[in-house]
Amino acid sequence: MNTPPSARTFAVGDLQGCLKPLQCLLQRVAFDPAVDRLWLVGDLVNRGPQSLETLRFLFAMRHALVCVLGNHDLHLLAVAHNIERLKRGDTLREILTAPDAAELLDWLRQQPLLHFDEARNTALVHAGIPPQWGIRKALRRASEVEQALRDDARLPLFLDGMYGNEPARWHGELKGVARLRVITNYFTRMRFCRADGTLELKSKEGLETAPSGYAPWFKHPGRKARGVRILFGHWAALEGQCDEPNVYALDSGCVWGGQMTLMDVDSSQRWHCDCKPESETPA
Ligand SMILES: [Mn+2]
Repeated sequence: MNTPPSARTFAVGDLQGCLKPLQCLLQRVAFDPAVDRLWLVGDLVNRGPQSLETLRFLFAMRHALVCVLGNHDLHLLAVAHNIERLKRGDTLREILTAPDAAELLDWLRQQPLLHFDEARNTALVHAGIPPQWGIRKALRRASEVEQALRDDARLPLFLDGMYGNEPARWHGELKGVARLRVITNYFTRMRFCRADGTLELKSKEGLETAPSGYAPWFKHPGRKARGVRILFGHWAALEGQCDEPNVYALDSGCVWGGQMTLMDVDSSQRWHCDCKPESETPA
């Protein structure tokens, strides 16, 4: 796609159905979907007050978007395919009963788990890239899941096998749904892991809470994708801060009453909009 030189590219943190702060941010930078581009780190829906309206808003400007899937987006797909039930605190029902649900969900499942912009040497991912994978390997693994998501015949099987914390670690001989599950857990749920990629998926708090022997995925010194800029969301307890060079945390806990963060992908300049207390629906 040809974009005029004035076009800007922004990335925004987890929306989780909070449409107003997103609109606040887009107004702040006078975002023009005809020329500018918006990258989304995933978790577009759930927990927040306007999941359906958020999806519709994004769908209407889908040509201006790059969007990777988060764990809540995959959960929505699983619920919509009657694989999983709504859980306490889910705010997804309004999507399931919407007249345009099929169109919105079909768009959602076409989205990747990992996006890599060659020219910018910049990757976009919901949770992160595990230490044992360089960007090329990560893209190949992500595409395995993306192909399953886009295949009508394979989608239910994938969604049914997606839930669970095991296997905790990748190895190349993994097959079938277990293989897709660990790939999905890396890209959409990871926070702490070992240098060899062994996941610890229970801890959700800040860096100081790393279980013994584990570190945040981006802190491992031998991390193979360290030559690539990485933009990620998912980890609200980081409050949008990450001191690792080339790694940018964008989830600043909007849905928990924090802020939503927008970043210019090229200059790294940031903007914030507050999230209204009424959007606090802890679960
Ligand atoms: Mn998430």
